[in-house]
Amino acid sequence: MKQRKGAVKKIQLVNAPNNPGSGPASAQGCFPHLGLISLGTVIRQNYPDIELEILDGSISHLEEILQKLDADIVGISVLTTTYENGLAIAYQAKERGSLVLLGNDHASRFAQTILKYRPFVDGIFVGDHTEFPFLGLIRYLHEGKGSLEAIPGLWYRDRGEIKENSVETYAKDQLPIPDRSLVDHTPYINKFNALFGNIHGYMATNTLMNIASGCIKKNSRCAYCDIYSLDLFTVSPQRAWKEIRCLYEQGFDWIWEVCDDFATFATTRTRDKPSFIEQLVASKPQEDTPRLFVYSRAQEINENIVDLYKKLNVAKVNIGMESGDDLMLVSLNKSNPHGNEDNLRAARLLADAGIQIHVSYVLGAVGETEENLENTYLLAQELVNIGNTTSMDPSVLLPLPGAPVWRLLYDVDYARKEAAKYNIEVRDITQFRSYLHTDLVDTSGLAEKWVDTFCKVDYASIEHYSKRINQLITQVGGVPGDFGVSHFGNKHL
Ligand code: B12
Repeated sequence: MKQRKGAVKKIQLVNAPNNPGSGPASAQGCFPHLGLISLGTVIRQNYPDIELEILDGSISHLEEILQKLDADIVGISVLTTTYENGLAIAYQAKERGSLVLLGNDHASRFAQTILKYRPFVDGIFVGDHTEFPFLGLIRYLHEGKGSLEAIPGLWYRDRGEIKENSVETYAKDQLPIPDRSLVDHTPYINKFNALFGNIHGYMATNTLMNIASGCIKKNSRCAYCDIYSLDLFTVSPQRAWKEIRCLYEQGFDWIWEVCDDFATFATTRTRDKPSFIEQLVASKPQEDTPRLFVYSRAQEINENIVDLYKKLNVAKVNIGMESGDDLMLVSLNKSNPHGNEDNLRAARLLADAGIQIHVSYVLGAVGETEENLENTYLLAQELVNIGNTTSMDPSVLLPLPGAPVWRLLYDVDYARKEAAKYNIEVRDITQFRSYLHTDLVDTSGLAEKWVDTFCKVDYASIEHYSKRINQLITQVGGVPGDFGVSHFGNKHL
């Protein structure tokens, strides 16, 4: 990466659009990319003279983004279900002479392979603490300060060798409040209210934040969970309210806190100090505060947490219920002490408190049968009867690197042992070999082979139940969704 002293005039941060054929999540296009906003805020504060542009593929088509590429540095956010398009953007940006950098979960998981096989990618920022390292690279390129090897989490090629700088985490309190004005929120707010206004029963001015992250199940992940880091962290309650108040003063009255399991921070106490959420409630300002949308695991929802959520003005909870079948909940390692009863109890407790829910499902766990799928459909039906569900994201299980199920694709003894628990006989797993050493995963092809090998139903049945579950929520004016698996089809590659 050659220095460009004083020559970095423009930086573009790009969120890659979903791969062709990849179905949208229910909230697709309703929220900007907070990670890129956070990166942009740090750049803008330190280099106000460098032009900065954020392009978001969740609201703009690939063609549009490709035409707009003209910066000295192009940073691209890639997920496994957006990577194919991410590569097309990287290729085009390099053709235009830009320095090309990647980040986010897929780049972090496949960094080695990407740098080996994709010469048009110059570097990758690994992990979830990239704002200050990214700034360090601009300092190096634009001012000739520091060195590449001193930039934490940066992986790059140096004379044909791949350099892997170790990640350094930092307290997110050190970061400036992400500047939401870096992105025009109008298209997101319009789509949000168009999709959710009726089922919510109110119009909102929405955005997202990240005052905590991680999950209490970090050492015993759910079978399909590949989220890059589940380490627990929070900003201070004071910092949290400072950001929430700042957003409210900017007119935002509905905020999605994207922490993977907010309820973890209701019960996690260090020494005998109140939990983070108890401290948040205790330090809540007198004046009105925006509605909040938070993630929680079903089995954590109890009277105490519902009471805390009411006090924090939580209007909706995002619950990964995943299955309505007790055996499949075990197969997915959801750790529900009372199986599907925990799902129903959570929905009823929140409904009684006037709190709505979004529910996601994972269909295709090891051992999945027609009867198991029917129990998940019956759960969805019961949730519609309870009446506080606004949207659903049923999706096929997509094994991803970093998720516990990935081991079943390359360790045949482990695969046979796990499958035998559900009376599934696994003769062979060589059909997965082509997925193990590539950075470009044919997600639909992989999902189909997974179901054929580890389930007692075929892929068509999974798709059939996904459709039936989405019909259920659509019939009551709710919003359907998907995880986004798709076949290859991008003509730009
Ligand atoms: C909020 C969110 C959304 C929102 C907002 C959009 C967005 N792209 O962020 C919406 C609802 C729109 C969304 C949509 C989708 N999502 Co989503 N989403 C999340 C969620 C819950 C939080 C992300 C977040 O805001 N984190 C907080 C911010 C501050 O961090 P960050 O975004 O991770 O960015 C940091 C680093 O990753 C890094 N970084 C990120 N990008 C870049 C780029 C560069 C150049 C650099 C240097 C660094 C960098 O720096 C940032 C700050 O340090 C994550 C779960 C999670 N824990 O990550 C799932 C997640 C990322 N989503 C996921 C998926 C699959 C999708 C969809 C494909 C679903 C679908 N079918 O449509 C779409 C993709 C849309 C798109 N094209 O982006 C998966 C990705 C799995 C994978 N391995 O690919 C996740 C992990 C959820 C899961 N359960 O698995 N999503």
